[in-house]
Amino acid sequence: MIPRLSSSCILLGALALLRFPANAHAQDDFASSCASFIDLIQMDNVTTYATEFIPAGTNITLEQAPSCSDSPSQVVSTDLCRIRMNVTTSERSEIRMEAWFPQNYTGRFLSTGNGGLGGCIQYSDLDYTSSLGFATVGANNGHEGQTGVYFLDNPEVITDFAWRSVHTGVVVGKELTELFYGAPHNKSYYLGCSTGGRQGFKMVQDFPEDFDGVLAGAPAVAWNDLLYWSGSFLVTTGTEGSATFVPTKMWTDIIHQEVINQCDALDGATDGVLENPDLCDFNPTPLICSDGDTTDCLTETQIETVVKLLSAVYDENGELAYPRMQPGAEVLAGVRQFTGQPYLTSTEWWRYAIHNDSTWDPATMGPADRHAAVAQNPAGIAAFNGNVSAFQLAGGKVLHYHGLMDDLITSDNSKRYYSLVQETMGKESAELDDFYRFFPISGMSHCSDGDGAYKIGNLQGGYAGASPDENVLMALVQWVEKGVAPEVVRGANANETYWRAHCKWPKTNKYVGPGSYEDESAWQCA
Ligand SMILES: *[C@@H]1O[C@H](CO)[C@@H](O)[C@H](O)[C@H]1NC(C)=O
Ligand SMILES: *[C@@H]1O[C@H](CO)[C@@H](O)[C@H](O)[C@H]1NC(C)=O
Ligand SMILES: *[C@@H]1O[C@H](CO)[C@@H](O)[C@H](O)[C@H]1NC(C)=O
Ligand SMILES: *[C@@H]1O[C@H](CO)[C@@H](O)[C@H](O)[C@H]1NC(C)=O
Ligand SMILES: *[C@@H]1O[C@H](CO)[C@@H](O)[C@H](O)[C@H]1NC(C)=O
Ligand SMILES: *[C@@H]1O[C@H](CO)[C@@H](O)[C@H](O)[C@H]1NC(C)=O
Ligand SMILES: *[C@@H]1O[C@H](CO)[C@@H](O)[C@H](O)[C@H]1NC(C)=O
Ligand SMILES: *[C@@H]1O[C@H](CO)[C@@H](O)[C@H](O)[C@H]1NC(C)=O
Ligand SMILES: [Ca+2]
Repeated sequence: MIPRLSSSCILLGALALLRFPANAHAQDDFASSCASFIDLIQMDNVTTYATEFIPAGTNITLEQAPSCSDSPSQVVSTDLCRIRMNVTTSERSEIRMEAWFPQNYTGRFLSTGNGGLGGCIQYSDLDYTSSLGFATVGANNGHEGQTGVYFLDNPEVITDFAWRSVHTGVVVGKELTELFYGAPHNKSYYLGCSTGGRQGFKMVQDFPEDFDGVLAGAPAVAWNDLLYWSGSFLVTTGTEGSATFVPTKMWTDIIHQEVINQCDALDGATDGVLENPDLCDFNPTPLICSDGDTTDCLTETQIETVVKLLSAVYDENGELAYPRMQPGAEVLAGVRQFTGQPYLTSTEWWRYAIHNDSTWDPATMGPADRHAAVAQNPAGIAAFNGNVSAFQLAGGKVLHYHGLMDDLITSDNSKRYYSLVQETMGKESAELDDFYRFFPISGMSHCSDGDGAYKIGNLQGGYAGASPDENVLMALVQWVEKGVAPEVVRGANANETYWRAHCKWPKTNKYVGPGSYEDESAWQCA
């Protein structure tokens, strides 16, 4: 998409933007350049409906669909130009997109990603990265809200969801950056987690030129298998009250405690956090009710449920379909996954993208449903391609992280993807280090929160400082721009009372003492 400048006067205006003068009028100049920017934007397929200067501290009301109601407003952290537009992606699809261009621009372009079913602009990410000086874009992933209904009979919308929304945002966003600041961006970045992590890897696999650096967290790669895994929990638990059902309180209070009893110390420190869940071979049989005992214990039937929910899923040929829930996450999975309720994302995916049947019953999920999804793999949604050599060749860097107490997407699947890349490219992990590094994050739940040192700077809620040794995004920038690659990713706990250095996979953290477990130097990557 080549922007067409409508007159030479406007062109001169654009060049003046090159150097917003550093004087008392700088903000006024920036604000008026922003207001008039709408007249400059003339790109095919792009309908711009507002360019507004937003001063730092403004609380803006968001026009998200009701199912994005977790974010009805956003406080803007830095002076910026907010550009709102729609971009046509086909005859039957479009994306809603925003660009947040900070006055404190660093020459870096960044695209954000999405979450879940994807139809929500991640405003907190737009705010977070624009406040760090990135010219930032974000889009609604081709549909409005956390619903799959727009997928029905419209493969174009699925294509936007699978990859085209992000890629289109990058193409449009880079042009807008150049037009607004008067020079092309220097380096291009991506930040996303969950569905956003999947989008990041999709770009690494299929659009190796889009980004110089990709920060991809808890990626929902192997999408169809992931949703088969989470969609099958209901079949295993039955509904609440069934003999097979295990009450939430058992997960949070009893089963999790038993996992901790059996496995916490395997990393050397009894701190309630598992550094290496791979060492944990959890055995729930101590929890079987003894004669006459019925409280805080499990029946044989419930034990079977627990074992099944925490085990990997295989297909009928014995091939791994999806790895196990890593031990440690059961405390959250009991609340969000093993609830005896249908899992919305799975239900919507099979109803509207796979079976085209809005009445499909999630309680019937079985191997045939998985086959249908894997065979269709609409628009290449799975993003489970291990050949990322084109990205390496283009000079890109990918920094991958995954919380070790993630209950929505098991971190074992990230390890599986890392191995797939090794096998596909025939490389030892030392050979991947040059462009692909993976950091499991102990004590991190799904993208954020958790019992450990989860604040790595991957998003606003995980911010504990902006220097590369306390912020994973700035560590990626340092890798791309200075060639200094991260050996560890440091994180702070919720209250920022301690830090821990998370090891680069396949190394894992081991407590060696002599200080407290809160002492970073008492740990070693082995
Ligand atoms: C922003 O405005 C919304 C109402 O639109 C309000 O609910 C929210 O508390 C405000 N946020 C802050 C930080 O003031
Ligand atoms: C811009 O950056 C400078 C220097 O880092 C900082 O002092 C200032 O507060 C920033 N301004 C805004 C609006 O973020
Ligand atoms: C932009 O797209 C959204 C979502 O499809 C739609 O609701 C809105 O009316 C569009 N706005 C314009 C100005 O076309
Ligand atoms: C605009 O969108 C149409 C599809 O609706 C596409 O065929 C065309 O290539 C797009 N134009 C540009 C410049 O991207
Ligand atoms: C982009 O890089 C060039 C060359 O290194 C540098 O001169 C320029 O200041 C950078 N632009 C910004 C906005 O940082
Ligand atoms: C559902 O519709 C899509 C087109 O939107 C088509 O590719 C797919 O084969 C359909 N699936 C079934 C089970 O009919
Ligand atoms: C990986 O992809 C590159 C093109 O990007 C291709 O040349 C190469 O043959 C592929 N390697 C494998 C093992 O498929
Ligand atoms: C952490 O902070 C929360 C409030 O933000 C507080 O309730 C909690 O007790 C604190 N925990 C520790 C270990 O200090
Ligand atoms: Ca431990």
